[in-house]
Amino acid sequence: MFEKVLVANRGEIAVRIERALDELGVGSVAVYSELDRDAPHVGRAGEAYNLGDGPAAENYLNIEKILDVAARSGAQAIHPGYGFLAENAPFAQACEQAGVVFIGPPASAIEAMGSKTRARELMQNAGVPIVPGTTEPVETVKDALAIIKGEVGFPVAVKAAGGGGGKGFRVALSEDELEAAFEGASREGEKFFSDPTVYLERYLPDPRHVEIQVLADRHGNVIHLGERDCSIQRRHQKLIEESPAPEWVVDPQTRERIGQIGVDAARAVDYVGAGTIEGLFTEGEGDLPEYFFLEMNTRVQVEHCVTEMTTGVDIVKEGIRAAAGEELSYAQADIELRGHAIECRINAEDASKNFAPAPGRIGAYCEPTGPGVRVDSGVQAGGEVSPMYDPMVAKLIVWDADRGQATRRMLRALGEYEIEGLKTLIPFHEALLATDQWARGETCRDLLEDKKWLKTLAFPAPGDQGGGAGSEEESSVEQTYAVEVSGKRFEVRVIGPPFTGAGSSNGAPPAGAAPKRAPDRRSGAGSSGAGGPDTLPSPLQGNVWKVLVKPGDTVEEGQLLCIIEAMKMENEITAHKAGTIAELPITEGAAIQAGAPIATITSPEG
Ligand code: MV4
Repeated sequence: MFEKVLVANRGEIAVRIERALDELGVGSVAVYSELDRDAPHVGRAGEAYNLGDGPAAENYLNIEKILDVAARSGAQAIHPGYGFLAENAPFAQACEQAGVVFIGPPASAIEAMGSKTRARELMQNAGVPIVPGTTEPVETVKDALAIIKGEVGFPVAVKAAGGGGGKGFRVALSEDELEAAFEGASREGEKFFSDPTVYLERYLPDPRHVEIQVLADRHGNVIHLGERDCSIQRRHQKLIEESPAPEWVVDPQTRERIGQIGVDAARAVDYVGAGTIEGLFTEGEGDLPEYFFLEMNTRVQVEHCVTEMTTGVDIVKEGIRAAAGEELSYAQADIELRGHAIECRINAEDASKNFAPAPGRIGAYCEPTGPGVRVDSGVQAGGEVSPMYDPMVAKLIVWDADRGQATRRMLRALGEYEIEGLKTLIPFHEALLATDQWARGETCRDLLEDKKWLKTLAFPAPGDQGGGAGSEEESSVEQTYAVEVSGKRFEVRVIGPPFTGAGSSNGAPPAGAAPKRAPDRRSGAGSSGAGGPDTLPSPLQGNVWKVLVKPGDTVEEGQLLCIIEAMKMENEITAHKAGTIAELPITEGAAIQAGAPIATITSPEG
């Protein structure tokens, strides 16, 4: 085993890896950007090195700096986590050249799975079912049409070869939509992956996203840990994951069949470590459900925890052991699934505003606990959730004997979760898990796009509506007090200016009784100082992906203005107020800084 490992990541996954290293008796080396100086992943590591004060996220992508820290600290291996340098074949290679072990698969496996057309070809040759379509790039719309008429048929999915996770994914229901879909997918591929190559797949109506967790070592052992169902996603961002899939979706025989598909896929690329085969699951035409390979994620995934809960296997530790040359601790026969686990991603986002990013400073912070509850987080009380990074600040995972009980346990835990000062997806999860659709195990696609339903998830409105320029700046807070009337305890909600008296902390408050700061309507406005109340500052740094309005347009509050791409995520920016677009200093394709003006909207009343 290694003596010391560098963790080339931040947030909850860096903490998760450090915990595994602690348990293995391995020293941990953290790296951090200036902005993360006080972050939990830095404080709890054995050693920590500052990567400098360059653009925050870029520091974690700086191969040279990270290899330099590995050399200085004497780390023998580097764990990339997910995002950043995970799935970066040149980085895996650079590690090897520097004599440092990359904790993950060989660069050749990353590369093979990185090109979706090459992956499809490899999988087809390995006997892994792929979605019917092409394994060769399709050069022109004309070629595409010929192929569609010949074998694939409409509706068709046009996907970017360099893509994955939904980037560069377009659908054409019929011939007249093909050109736009083809060009859209190609353009997106070029923009994100510098590769305009596209391929075709038959478009499957309302499939489930079912993925297989695999583990492999350098001794030829490959096992699977069953499936995860990640069908609850919006704009290709997963929001809720569960393991196993609902029992009426995947039965034990199907699990064995699709598990073997995962093992075959991993073997075909000589995989090492923890990996995931993503696939589409449909009812199919015959008597058996159909399962198709979509792509392989050559890293540990965000949602690995639900599998850890149902199998008892520590996926991160197994990955580190495999990289150190040890054999897996389990054979396939040792793997047994027990009960049901659900994960909710706790993102700093406002679901009622199209999941707009809502970074900010956390006030009081208290994680749920109790039976069957696990929280993997990278934040703490007083911490800042920066617009520069991924909005996922924590994951709440629960386990219980079956899906119904796990759902109720999740609702209980969500109710206990206290995150002051930050808008998160907690109300969204509470609402979604209470629906019949969830209970029936549906993909909830319509619900996740239902503007009316999302609106009901709005956070309590503060006093300042952002309208009048002269309105009170002091924000209003919602506070719950315990009162006794004739010896009976009641909770009363008081909404008004914050009460600063020491009496507010009258012992341990019950769940939900802590003061909840009314959210700031214009996130980012407070700190940036950019513009007056008419001007909407960008809540994050990124690239302007699409602009949906033009100067002079009349907009409603909440109307979509533009989409900013950051960290491979599309963030929808909506109007902070109703009025006319007076200024719109943004351009499609251009970079935008956090705090820079997006639009100036003047109200009709002037
Ligand atoms: C598809 C599809 C239908 N047909 N491919 C790709 C990335 C992943 N985020 C979702 N992807 C899809 N690929 C073909 N050929 C439908 C989806 C899809 C989806 C799949 C399962 C569960 C939820 C989904 C939400 C949007 C799109």
